[in-house]
Amino acid sequence: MTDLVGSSRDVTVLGLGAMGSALAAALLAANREVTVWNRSAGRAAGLVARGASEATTVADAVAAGGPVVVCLYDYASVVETLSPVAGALRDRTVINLTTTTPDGARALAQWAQEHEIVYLDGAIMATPAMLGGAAAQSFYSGSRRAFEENRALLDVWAASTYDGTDAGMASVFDLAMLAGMYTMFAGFLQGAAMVHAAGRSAAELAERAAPFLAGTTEMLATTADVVDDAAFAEPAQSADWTIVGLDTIARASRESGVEPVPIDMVRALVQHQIDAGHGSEGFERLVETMRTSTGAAA
Ligand code: FVH
Repeated sequence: MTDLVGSSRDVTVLGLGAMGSALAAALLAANREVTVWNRSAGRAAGLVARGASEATTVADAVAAGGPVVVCLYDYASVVETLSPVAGALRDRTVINLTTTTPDGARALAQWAQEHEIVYLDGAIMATPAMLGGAAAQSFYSGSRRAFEENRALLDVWAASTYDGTDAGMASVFDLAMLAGMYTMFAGFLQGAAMVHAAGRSAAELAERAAPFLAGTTEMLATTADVVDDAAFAEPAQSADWTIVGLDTIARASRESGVEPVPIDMVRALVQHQIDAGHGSEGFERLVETMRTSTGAAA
């Protein structure tokens, strides 16, 4: 392995989009020596002013040494960028922070193994502005050695968790968490349209919703226990009870001229559970409906 480890200050960052630039900036702030590369010219100037070296080709960036941090658009852009330099990456460490599916991460790990590249897949659960802050966390899976040897570097960005040698596992948790985030924000946007229709601002809604929603996250752990134990029989909130509330929200939304698409999606799942004869069981049983690709589970 040619990477300098532990005390190394040399890092290469491929991709200077919003996140790649922020990752590189955080490393510079932590006194790392950083080489950067981006497909399009003109994105490195600010980083170079802060001490980064800019490489004009991927090959030059890789040749600069150290672990190669990849933060590109998607799976295809990673393959396109790394494939031509596979030989140069032999015995080197690639830390891929580009969002891919779990199977995409596994395919990249397989490709890396075939080329004798040490591969660590990562998922940064933060926006660029959150990097280095208390709420930033990141997940890694793949090479344990790469995780342990580069731990100090990874911790510059966020609190790091290692999820094992299955390279897809970090992505599993990443995308599972984003599923919750996107549906929450879609619900918030429906609510914003409703308060707008009533002549009030989304800002007012946000001010009230933030502490409320934060409080409801305290129920995630008990919800998870119900799901893990499949303990749906004695619910805190049954499907029969839930659908009445959802109908009220949907009716109010339509009365204000707002199509309640997010709530209708939840309602359809709850109705499915009721139709399957599980109306008296817990709302958490929706997880059973979602387990099948057809959505046809009882
Ligand atoms: N931004 C965020 O909040 C998040 C938070 C959590 C994780 N993500 C993931 O990080 C990856 C990069 O996201 P990003 O925000 O930096 O994305 P962009 O600003 O759009 O920059 C994309 C970079 O990818 C380069 N690129 C695109 N296609 C190719 C290609 N075929 N070959 C080489 N490079 C490519 C692009 O280069 P250019 O357009 O400037 O030439 C940018 O450097 C992403 O997976 C998020 O899901 C971010």
